[in-house]
Amino acid sequence: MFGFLKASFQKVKNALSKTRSFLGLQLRNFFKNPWNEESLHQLEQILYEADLGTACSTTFAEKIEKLLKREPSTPPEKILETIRAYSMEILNTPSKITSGVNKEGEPLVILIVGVNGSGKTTTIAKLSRHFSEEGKKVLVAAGDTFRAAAIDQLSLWAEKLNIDIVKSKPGSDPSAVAFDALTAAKARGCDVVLIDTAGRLQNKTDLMQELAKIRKVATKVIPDAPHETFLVLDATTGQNAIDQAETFHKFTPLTGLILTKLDGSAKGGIILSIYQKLGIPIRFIGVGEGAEDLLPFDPESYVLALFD
Ligand SMILES: Nc1nc2c(ncn2[C@@H]2O[C@H](COP(=O)(O)OP(=O)(O)OP(=O)(O)O)[C@@H](O)[C@H]2O)c(=O)[nH]1
Ligand SMILES: [Mg+2]
Repeated sequence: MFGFLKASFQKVKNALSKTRSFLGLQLRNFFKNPWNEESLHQLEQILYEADLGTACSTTFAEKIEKLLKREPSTPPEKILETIRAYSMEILNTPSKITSGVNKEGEPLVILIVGVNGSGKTTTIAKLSRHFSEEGKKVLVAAGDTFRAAAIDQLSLWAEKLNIDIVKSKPGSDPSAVAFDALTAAKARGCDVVLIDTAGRLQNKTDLMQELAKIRKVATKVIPDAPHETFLVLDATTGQNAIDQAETFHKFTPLTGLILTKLDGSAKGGIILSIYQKLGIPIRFIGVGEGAEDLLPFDPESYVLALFD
């Protein structure tokens, strides 16, 4: 158990290494010289560059300013502690959003949505592995019927991970695939159904409405499905991720977010900024392309990995 925790903390640390060294270097520079209005402003800029967003960066800078005005010779470690504590305060603020719960004997249905290329299909593979490891019987639905390649991609993962898949011909109605998948999952006694969907830009209203149809059809098989709707966000898109989340949430109420590609060039601060702005819980983070590169989001490891 503790071995697992240690291994996953190491993965978060590795994924956030770029942002951590950027912040570390800049903060050390800030600590080296006596502080003034100008250097505080620079500090705010540094936080902004780490993708903490305007509101978060300003609040952090204000808190540090207050602390320094009260105790001008505050040691760097204490300032860092303030940054960590405030980050935890943001991430530990309870969310107003609650997930649905599946009834006894019915599968938990998770709808996966997001813009093109954000990592939906790969995340479905990772989630399948995650639930399979918990001993759950998983079924995936190839609801991205837009491209044949999308169906093939999910089929390959299903084969590799040895999980059930329900699919249809390219061009068929994604709601029909969802209907068939839920029916099959109920009949086969599955514990979890993961529904893949085609990538859609948040400004394409007709495509956004298609999600509402998938949801409606799902309720014909399982009245309270989907129990979870996860928006997959590419962490490297920066502040645009907030706009995506806001628009998706309007069309299809989200119960959680999954931030992918944190291992890439992403600035890890985006997580703080998103949660402070939207209050939608971050459920998992993607830290690589493999099926094992998904971690349940843990605020404490994240904050420790970011501000070391
Ligand atoms: N480095 C890294 N790459 C990732 C991660 N998640 C997904 N990818 C890669 O991102 C690319 C797109 O992933 P997909 O899962 O196909 O994305 P999608 O959202 O299903 O894309 P569409 O179906 O085309 O909208 C692939 O090359 C994945 O391997 C991650 O956490 N880290
Ligand atoms: Mg896909």
